[in-house]
Amino acid sequence: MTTEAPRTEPRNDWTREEIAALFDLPFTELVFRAAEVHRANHPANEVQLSTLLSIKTGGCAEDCGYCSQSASANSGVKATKLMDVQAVLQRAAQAADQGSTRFCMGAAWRNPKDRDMPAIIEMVKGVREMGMETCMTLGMLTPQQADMLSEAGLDYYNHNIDTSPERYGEITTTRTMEDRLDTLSNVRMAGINVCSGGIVGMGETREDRVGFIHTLATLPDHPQSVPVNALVPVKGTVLGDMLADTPLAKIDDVEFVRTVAVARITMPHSMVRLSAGRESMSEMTQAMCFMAGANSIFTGDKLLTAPNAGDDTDAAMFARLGIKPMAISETQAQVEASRMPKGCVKLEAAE
Ligand code: SAM
Ligand code: DTB
Ligand code: SF4
Repeated sequence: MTTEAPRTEPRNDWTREEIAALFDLPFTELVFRAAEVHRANHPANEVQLSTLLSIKTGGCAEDCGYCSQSASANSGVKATKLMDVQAVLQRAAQAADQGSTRFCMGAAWRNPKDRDMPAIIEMVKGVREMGMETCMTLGMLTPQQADMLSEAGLDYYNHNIDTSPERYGEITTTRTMEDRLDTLSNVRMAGINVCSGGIVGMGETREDRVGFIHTLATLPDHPQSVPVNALVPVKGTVLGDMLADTPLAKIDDVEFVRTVAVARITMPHSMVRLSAGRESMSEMTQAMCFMAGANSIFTGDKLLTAPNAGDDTDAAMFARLGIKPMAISETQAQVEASRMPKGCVKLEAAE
């Protein structure tokens, strides 16, 4: 259905106070406003589908407290070598058959080594030849590596800021938020679409969620894709164990939907991805997220190492909710429209 509401121009001068005021709105008011922004800027009942594959699992040198793949975690995830190119392409073909339009390849690296780049480039080229969009998440990139990926035709690079700048050092000690922002800048400068978001439910405060959204919404360009993950608590990780000991720290569904809604309002042209954690989320909470402007998901029964909802469950949910998978042409049109205009227009936030 089309809407009469005008398209919303993105702005990157959001203040923390404005973002906090959005979070503070009565719930139905916040979701209503987010739905208005969603409908004015995106097809309201279409959701983009991406499939993840872990191309190099575990043994990671970073110590991210949420991650099963960190060498410092005791999660039982086995470390593997980088997958063979042909095996990756086979998995991409299966994903395309299932209706996925983007193939996201993830490696548990602090950063790729130069010797890894030829195989990585072959993977990007091969997936693109199948007519799918490509996404990679390989850790920190140098400007040269970003340029190589861009030349190979990489469409998206995922690199999350995860949480607020204040909380960052409590989640990961082996790198800084500045390191993360530097890679995002290298990716943006190379002309690759940026995918950056974070995790909700790591025991953070509302103020941290405000700081997290503020950091993304004040980047020079809004990320074209903003994944909002709900922490998947994995036994043997710092945060998984902390959550098991303090169940009250678990994020409530209303606060999760609020975070999605505020992301939608502050970054109106971005695709907002309802990411990890759907497997343990009710269909109604997911429906509220779609109402609040989430318009992409990961499909299949596995994320990188953690379980995901699965294609049959999602097909049934889409049928019940009347949601249609978004075509690549539509996704590309949305992304083209997301480029930040020169001299951002300031719109009023919550009164
Ligand atoms: N090593 C690369 C990196 O850190 O950018 C790529 C892989 S990493 C697993 C990708 C993202 O998945 C992380 O930035 C984090 O936001 C998310 N993630 C990892 N483990 C998670 C968990 N247990 N629950 C929710 N999200 C998680
Ligand atoms: C993102 O923000 N979420 C995805 C993707 N980017 C790479 C990864 C979620 C990982 C969930 C935990 C796991 O599978 O190990
Ligand atoms: Fe390594 Fe990425 Fe996991 Fe951090 S999130 S431990 S960088 S795989």
